[in-house]
Amino acid sequence: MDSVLSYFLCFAFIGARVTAENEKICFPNKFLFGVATAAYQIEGAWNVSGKGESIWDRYTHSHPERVFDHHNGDTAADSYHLFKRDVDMMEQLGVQFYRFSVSWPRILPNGLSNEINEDGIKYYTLLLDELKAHNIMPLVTMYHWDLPQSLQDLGGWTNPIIADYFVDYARVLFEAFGDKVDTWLTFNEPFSFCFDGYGGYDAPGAHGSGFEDYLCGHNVLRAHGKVYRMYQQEFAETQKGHVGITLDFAWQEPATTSDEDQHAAEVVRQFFLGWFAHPIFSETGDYPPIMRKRIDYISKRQNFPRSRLPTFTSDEIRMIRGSADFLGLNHYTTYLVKRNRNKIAPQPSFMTDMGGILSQKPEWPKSNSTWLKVVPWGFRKALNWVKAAYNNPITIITENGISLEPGLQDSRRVNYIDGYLRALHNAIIKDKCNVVGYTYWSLLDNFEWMRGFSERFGLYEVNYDSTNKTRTARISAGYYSKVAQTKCLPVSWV
Ligand code: PNW
Repeated sequence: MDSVLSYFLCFAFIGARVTAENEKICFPNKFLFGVATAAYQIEGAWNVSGKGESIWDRYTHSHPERVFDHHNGDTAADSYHLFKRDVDMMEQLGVQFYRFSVSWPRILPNGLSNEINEDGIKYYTLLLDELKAHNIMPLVTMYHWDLPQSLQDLGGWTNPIIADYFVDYARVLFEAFGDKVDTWLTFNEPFSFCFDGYGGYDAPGAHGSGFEDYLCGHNVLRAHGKVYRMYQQEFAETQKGHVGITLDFAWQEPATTSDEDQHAAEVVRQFFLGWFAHPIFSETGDYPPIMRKRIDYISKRQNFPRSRLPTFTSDEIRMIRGSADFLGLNHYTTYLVKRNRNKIAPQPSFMTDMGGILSQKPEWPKSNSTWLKVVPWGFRKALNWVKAAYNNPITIITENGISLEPGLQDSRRVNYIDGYLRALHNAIIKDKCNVVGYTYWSLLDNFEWMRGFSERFGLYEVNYDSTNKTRTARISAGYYSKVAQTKCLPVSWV
């Protein structure tokens, strides 16, 4: 059976067309190219056909002023109705796989599995059938940030019970789609939705930094481990699929060569990636020791009777350790890290716990997102760090991309992709990093969370003013189709 990961698992470097200087840059034959989206960002149809309310519905409706352009995902790119057009675009691109996410409240309107929305099941079944008809493999994310509001009313990811509800939801997905999908991602970027959602101003906007973000992370890790084990017990034998998780990792480069900045950068990597990767991918499991040590110590100094970072039981450590068949990695940009020499503030804060001050070089080329600067060499360093830290795990780049202003002439996007793919090629061929696939974010423009429609990542432009949300290929779509179809970087591209 076709699957994203079964291709990956028989991946071998014999397929690699190794290049000398000035020769064509080609990826191994088995290497796969795809595109990604997420349910809330493209589907629209927020309250039709039985879908329940998500935290992003509630948040954008009750706080439109917090979204940069006051828009929301009510209609977005309307992929709920236009998914066939989306699949046509993928066919034009010639990509081998499509990474999309399932909306939990579209499947389970109140979050719980006692009530299944058959129209939701039907929608994803039609999408999966359409992909199959076009020979495009699915890579499915179970959770890309759109929690059912009813579960948020119980505390969302800060309530330990949610791990069991997530298992119930995952079981519904395996039962409904497991014959069509065999490569799954439990979560997209737990760092982002715990840090920004529970520690900051993304939905649900809890802004409990240094506290709720850690509770969220703890329960996400428990939920992930439980789903992995449940799949092994109940589905692996018949469905023969693979379950992984997507983590985000911007490269953290020391701002100077001083020992303290080198150390600070390493601590930041552990807080950003290690928080989720160490419990799952390291040999010892559990939180990174430096994270445990710093948060325990600072909590004590702040007069807390116990650490703000929760503790796993030894059974949980074992359950979570090794609970992924592969790593999904999202990488966009690079930061510089300096040691934070300020005194410990009395109130909890993730940034204080982490102890680094992040910046970016003004001369790094910009995107349309303040946080995203173009630094391809950081990609290669990030991949090498992952290789060394976690025994070179099978890795799929599940997102990489750039936002620009609207317009079809996006040569800067072509340059971004080209630069990052060169870095990736070096990481694979020269450094032997075990990366087996690359996903461009995004297939089409979409609702960019708190930035609304103002930041555009698409290979296809979406005209939000048109009634049928017209999609038009950008220059970069032509470039990426060459890459996806030849698995080589075009020698010249204008
Ligand atoms: C990702 N960073 O988020 C998300 O998975 C997507 O939903 C989103 O549209 C996309 O990137 C573009 O923003 C990230 O600060 C947000 O390094 C921020 C960072 C990385 C990823």
